[in-house]
Formats: sequence, structure tokens, C-alpha cells
Amino acid sequence: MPPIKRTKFKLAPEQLLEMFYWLKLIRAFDERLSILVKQGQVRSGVYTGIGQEAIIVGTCFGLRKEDFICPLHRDLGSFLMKGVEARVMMSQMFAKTTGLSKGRDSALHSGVTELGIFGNTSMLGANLPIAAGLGYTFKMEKVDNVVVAYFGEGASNTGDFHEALNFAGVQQLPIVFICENNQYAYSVPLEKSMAIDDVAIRAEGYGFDGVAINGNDVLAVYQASLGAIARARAGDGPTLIECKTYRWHGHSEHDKAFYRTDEELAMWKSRDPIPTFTTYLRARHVLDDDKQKAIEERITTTIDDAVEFALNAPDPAPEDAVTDLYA
Ligand SMILES: Cc1ncc(C[n+]2csc(CCOP(=O)(O)OP(=O)(O)O)c2C)c(N)n1
Repeated sequence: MPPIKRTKFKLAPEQLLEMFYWLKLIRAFDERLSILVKQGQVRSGVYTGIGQEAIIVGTCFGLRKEDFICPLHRDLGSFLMKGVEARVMMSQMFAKTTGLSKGRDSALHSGVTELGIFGNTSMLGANLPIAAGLGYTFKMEKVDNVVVAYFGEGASNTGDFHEALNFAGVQQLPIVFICENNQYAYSVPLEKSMAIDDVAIRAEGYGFDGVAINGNDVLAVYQASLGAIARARAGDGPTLIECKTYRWHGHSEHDKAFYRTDEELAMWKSRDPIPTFTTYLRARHVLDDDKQKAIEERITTTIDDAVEFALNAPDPAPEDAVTDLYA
């Protein structure tokens, strides 16, 4: 695999604090959702990405509004970073009229064209040919927008994955493929579904670069994404970035994940992306107690407000089920 050049970057203290805010907001959103599921408040399947936040923050941080993301079931945080208000996102989880699809859909399939968010597909891997189509559109229209397409290592074993990467490689499309390799596809561990160690090497078969990185290091994810986004924008084609990570909760909130050991979970929790980034920020004197407290208070207020708003929002009327069906 040819080495991908390290992209130089410099982030101002305010930008680093913004990254810290997003990491913590996305964590808090998912953690609150997990509690709300147990309280029977949520009307959607919930697939938290707790432990994987650095991937979303590192990949979305360098995007423009016109760029598109193709998120997965575990990527609610990417909606927030692309500009969906926490209130609206929480309403979506509660299936209220104030949600993205006005209560007619689970959280997993909604998109927001104006914000560059493409609705997810149920079939794993099927979002990738769609991402390729989007990239092809940008190429034909000669606009320098970029597509960031997310998928799990499980999805990388589907035919759609290979067709999408092949087409993207042949057409040199402006796509950054982000593999969230969290070690399990539902209950299936990596070694039972793949005979290779790194999904990243699959890119070589389609004529472009792939790199495997620490997906729990937000700056490593940002650095790799920055380079890949710049290449895509310049017309130099796709890149595959495999982010090694781990999901702390089960596949969904109803999965108790008996197929893994406590030791394994403890090992990955010790690699939590948030404390490591906090240590870095404190060592650089970007973050102190007061700043951290202010950010945490802002997050608590945002999440409390979102839950309150969603709880009090109206339910959809039955007759609305048949409106907005056709474009
Ligand atoms: C083609 C297809 N096969 C099976 C499923 C059922 N399914 C939903 S999520 C999931 C596991 C996905 O694993 P991975 O792609 O690694 O993503 P992760 O959930 O780990 O983030 C499975 C098997 C599906 N939705 N689509």
C-alpha cells in the first residue's frame, strides 16, 4: 500500500476547544438517549456510537456545508455537526412532528439535503453506491464538493462496498470512505468475518490509497481526513480511511453484548477518546477547569433543552402518514 503523505495542520485554541465541545456533546447526546430508551421514551431503534466519537468529530470538522455525508445507524453525532439542532435530532428519536421526518420514520433513514446529509439505507453497504452516485454528480457538475461515506467493517464484506469502491476508483470520484472498524458486526467478531487485519488494504484493489489509523485519536482522524478531503476536492480521487475503534454498548440498546468479555471492554475504555484529548488540551494550556466547566454546562443545557422540547412536541396526526410521499 503506498504511504499517504502526512498532512500538516495547525488548529487555533478556539478550534481545539470546539473539537472538545463536539466530542463531549455527541457523547452526552448518546448517553442521554441510552437512558431515555430504558425509560421507554424513545420511538426509534437506538444504536449508540459511544466510544467512537473521535471518528465523527475528526471527519466532519474539516467539511464545508455543501459537502455531503452519508452516515450510518451509529452516526447521529454527524447530524449535529452538520448543523441539525439537538432539539430537532431529539424530536426525531421521539418520532415527533418537530423531528426531521416529522414523526414518520425511525431516526436511521432521515436526511437533510440542504445540510448535505444523505439519509441512510437499511441494507448495510448500500449507502456506498449512493455515495458514489453523489460523487459522480459532483464530478459531472464540476463542483468541488466532497462526499464522506461511513460504513462498518461488517459492511465492507458486502458486494455493494466493492462495487462502490471500484466505481469510485475508476471514475476518480471525490469521496472519502470512512470505515468505523469497531471490531464487531452485531455479534460477529472481526476474525470470523474477514481473513485480513486491515480493511484499508481493500482500497489498493480499486486503485486508490487506504490507511488504517487510531480511530480513538481525534487529531489523527482529523489529519487523515484533512488530506483525503483535500485530495478529493482537488480532483485526485477517493481515499479509504479505516478508523480502529470500539463500541462500548451493544449493537443496539436492546443488545446486552454477552459475546464479548469484560476485559476486552475495559481495555478499550482505557483508550476512551475524550480523556486522552483532554490531557492533550490541558498540557497545551488550551483547557483549564473553568473552561471545561463552562463547556460541560453548555452541553448539559443543550441536552436538557432538547429532551424537554422533544417531550412536549406534538405527535403526528394519523392522516399525515400519507403526505410528503413524493418529491
Ligand atoms: C445487507 C445487510 N445484512 C445484514 C443486516 C443486519 N445488520 C444490521 S446492522 C448489522 C451489523 C453491522 O456491522 P458493521 O457494518 O460492522 O457496523 P456497526 O454496526 O458495527 O457499526 C447487521 C448484520 C443489514 N442491515 N443489511
